[in-house]
Amino acid sequence: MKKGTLKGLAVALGLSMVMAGCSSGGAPQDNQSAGDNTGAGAANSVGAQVDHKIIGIDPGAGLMKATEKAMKEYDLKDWELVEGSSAAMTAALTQAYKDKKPIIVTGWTPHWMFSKFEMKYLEDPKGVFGKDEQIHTIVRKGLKEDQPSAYAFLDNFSWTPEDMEKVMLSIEDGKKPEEAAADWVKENEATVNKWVEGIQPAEGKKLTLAYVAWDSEIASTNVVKTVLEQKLKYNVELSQVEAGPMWVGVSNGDVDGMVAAWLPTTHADYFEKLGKDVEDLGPNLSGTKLGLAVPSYMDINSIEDLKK
Ligand code: PBE
Repeated sequence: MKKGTLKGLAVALGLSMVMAGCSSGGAPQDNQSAGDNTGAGAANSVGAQVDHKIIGIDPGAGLMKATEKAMKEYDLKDWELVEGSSAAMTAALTQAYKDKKPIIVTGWTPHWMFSKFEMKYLEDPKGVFGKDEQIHTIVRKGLKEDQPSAYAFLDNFSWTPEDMEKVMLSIEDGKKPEEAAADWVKENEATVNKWVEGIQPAEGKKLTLAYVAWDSEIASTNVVKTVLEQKLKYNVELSQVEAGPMWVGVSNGDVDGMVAAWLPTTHADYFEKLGKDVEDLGPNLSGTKLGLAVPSYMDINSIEDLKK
């Protein structure tokens, strides 16, 4: 997204939501149509095998912007980044994996795909996808005064990639997000009690959290909701939106907060525009990664191999 005013941002975001709606079917690759491709490379190149498609997620994701940048920097002119959603991407991956077919997806850690499947990140010698970063908790200005209990807990909330993956995995294995979150909270009583130690319950006050339907954030947001409701007696409403509106919602106070800000790199553009209008409570998780991921059975190791 280019630099611009807040209004410009909102317009651009509206547009990307329409685009997301149009292409949300995902696009599993098709070996048969490889011959149609006008791209460079031998008939049996990786590009030909996957029809020169990288299976992406929602266009508001920082991962999509990073992938577009990578396609430029590695000169992948004939390639297409397929927009869709987190769910459409994992559906395409699951199908390809089952059929042992080649596929390239936009991937990130923490994610269940790395425990459920044998996957590898493609090397990124140019460092386009950046280094490890953190997931931050961001709240609206004034929350500290209005909802001190929620604020204190959100400030304390922090867990590990392993914790998050556990919740993600049980959702992938069929549990409802609320159920998976409640089970995790039950099994991690000591950790959870530390988050809420000494905080006064709020007795039914309403709180709204925004999130994007990324598998990682479905997990974290549901755990936070569960703790707020079970331990602090809040009445929590979750608002599922695109990445841009999530940031805008916290900045204009429509929502109270979110635990889904990937910083300093992935959401840098959102933070640059809206960071001054929110309160950053710092990292709730460290040790993330972004990149292009493929099943380990694919004979390819680096993004540079995609040019062949
Ligand atoms: N993700 C998951 C998000 C942040 C959380 C990596 C898909 C993104 O790219 O914006």
